[in-house]
Amino acid sequence: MARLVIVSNRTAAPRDRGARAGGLAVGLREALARRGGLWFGWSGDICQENPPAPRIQEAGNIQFATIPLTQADHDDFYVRYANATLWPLCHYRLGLIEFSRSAYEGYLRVNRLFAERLAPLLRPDDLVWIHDYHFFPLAAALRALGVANRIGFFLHIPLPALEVLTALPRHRRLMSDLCCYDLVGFQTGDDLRAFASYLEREGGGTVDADGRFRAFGREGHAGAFPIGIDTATFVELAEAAVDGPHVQRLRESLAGRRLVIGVDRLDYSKGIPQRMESFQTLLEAHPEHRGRVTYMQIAPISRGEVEQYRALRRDLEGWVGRINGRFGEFDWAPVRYLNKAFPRQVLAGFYRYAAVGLVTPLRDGMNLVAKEYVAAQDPDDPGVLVLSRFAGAARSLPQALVVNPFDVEEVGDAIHMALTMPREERRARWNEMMAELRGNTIQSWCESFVARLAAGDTGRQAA
Ligand code: GDG
Repeated sequence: MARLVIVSNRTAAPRDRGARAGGLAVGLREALARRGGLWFGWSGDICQENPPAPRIQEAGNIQFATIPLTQADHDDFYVRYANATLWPLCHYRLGLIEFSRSAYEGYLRVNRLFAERLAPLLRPDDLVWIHDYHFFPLAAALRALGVANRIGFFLHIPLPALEVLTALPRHRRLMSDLCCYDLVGFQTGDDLRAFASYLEREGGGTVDADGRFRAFGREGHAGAFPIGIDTATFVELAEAAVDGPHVQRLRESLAGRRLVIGVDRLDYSKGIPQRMESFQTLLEAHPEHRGRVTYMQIAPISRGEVEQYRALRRDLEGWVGRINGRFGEFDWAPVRYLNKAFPRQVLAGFYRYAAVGLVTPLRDGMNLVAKEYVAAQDPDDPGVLVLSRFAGAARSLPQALVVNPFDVEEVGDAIHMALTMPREERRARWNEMMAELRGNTIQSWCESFVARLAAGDTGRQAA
């Protein structure tokens, strides 16, 4: 079996600063452990000058190879191009894009640097799997160095529709670089269709029914690979946590009130201000819930170096103050707002205790919180998921209460419906969602992508 090489901006290397042991990391780690493999990425450190050779750490049959970045490279590549250009573009927020040629040059420069540091570590039959919007050009940079391995790419965030994508200066270069991959994976059929329509209209290309694409003089395969979670482990975590000390403290603090929960990185794509407003409309339109329901929003700070994220934080502080000031009582604060992260098992217990999971992003590639909330529920008395139609997860979980997050009154009504839904209906909806989550896990996602990449019918550079 060929060795697997994974590239992502951050790895799950044991000693790296800021590396997170989330569900995705667990899934990728398992895939690597099964075949043996290498995981390459940024170490999280800043260096003074041109980065040295990668630092190698071993954990079982997995090797982690990480490099630091200079401050200028980190700012141009990560802060300015990846997170202040591509991220808003792919989440349909054209007004937030800060494009500059120097940031794009920095993005290309760091992709070349990654290719130069990775290439010497590759063996001829390795399968290379590259993750996310930080690395659209990485296959092209590796090919330029003569790397002939099969290389796949998975985009965790949406690929926007043609009209939005073409607003990006130099979009043709970015997309023709993407076509250097042998296999390009997206979260949903919608993203795949956006890719096809771009190639047809802008790349003079074609995409067949089986996903084979030809464009910009290149050839490869594309497909939808909706990402899942480690369902069985999440069920166990939630069962174990529900009687643990954190859930007990939460239960006592709520004093019999029902809990509505939101868990998101503090990111403008997640629609948290709109969600606050929706909760406000619930309290306005359905006063019977006043004093009886608490909304807890967990929102660990993310990308605090990008101005748009700092502005979001200020906005949310205003929302929390207004709602609590207007509706709060001396013994009840309607909104609890927490800028910190909790361990996975604590989160799992909170999800299970919550009567309603609010997952209302304005755009999201998939959204794993939606899946985790469902997996954590008590089968006898499950809570209700209120889910944005603009999350990729809505495609596979249509039994949720699917809402338009821009329509705050609709979302307020959906929260009311969730809080008053009969147990039979909750069970019926939950059973169907759970069957989906048991069938499509993070493990099966990894396997299907790697099998397709290995299959050898994914095409290569056209002659
Ligand atoms: C990108 C795409 C796509 C959150 N707070 C805490 C915590 N989390 C964990 C959640 C979940 C993960 O972080 C967030 O995943 P999401 O999918 O919701 O969102 P993004 O971070 O934006 O991820 C997204 C995903 O990639 C995978 O392809 O679904 O669309 O944007 O697992 O549980 N974990 C812990 N404490 C927290 O406080 N431990």
